[in-house]
Amino acid sequence: MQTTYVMIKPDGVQRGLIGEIIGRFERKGLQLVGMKSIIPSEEIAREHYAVHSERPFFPGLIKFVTSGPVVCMAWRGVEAIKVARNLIGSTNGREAAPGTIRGDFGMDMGFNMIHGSDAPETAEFELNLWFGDSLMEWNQDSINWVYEG
Ligand code: IDP
Ligand code: MG
Repeated sequence: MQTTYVMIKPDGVQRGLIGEIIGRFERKGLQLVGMKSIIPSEEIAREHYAVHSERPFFPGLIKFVTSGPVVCMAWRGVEAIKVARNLIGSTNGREAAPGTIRGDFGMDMGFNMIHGSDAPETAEFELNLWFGDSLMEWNQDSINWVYEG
């Protein structure tokens, strides 16, 4: 099992897409092990996007992601990182495949509604950054009907 960090960004919240987006992860068969909504501080936003700190779009990205509430989530499942990235779609909404979140609802590169960890190391870093050790350990009975065995 893997756990991945997923975050609905301020544009997704502003556009009223929280339920629509969460529902896709839930229906897929992933297990929710962390969720909260906060307005991110500049400090946490800068840490989260540190890998992009030299890029020209970085200042705008930080301003955007700290502009209002985000929904922070931790989703668990077999190959959860890849599964979540597939549900999310490619970065630019105009090019993302229909059926993906960005492909269905997005028209922009910066305003693409959602973040998902891209590798095990980034997932670990991001889960620790946003949730610390507060993830929930619980048994979801329906898992027996999600994986054959
Ligand atoms: P990802 O979210 O698909 O993993 P990354 O390349 O890791 O995409 O970029 C992180 C975020 O930075 C993107 O989701 C997007 O919001 C923003 N971003 C990336 N490239 C650009 C750009 O060229 N212009 C504006 N924003 C960008
Ligand atoms: Mg990325």
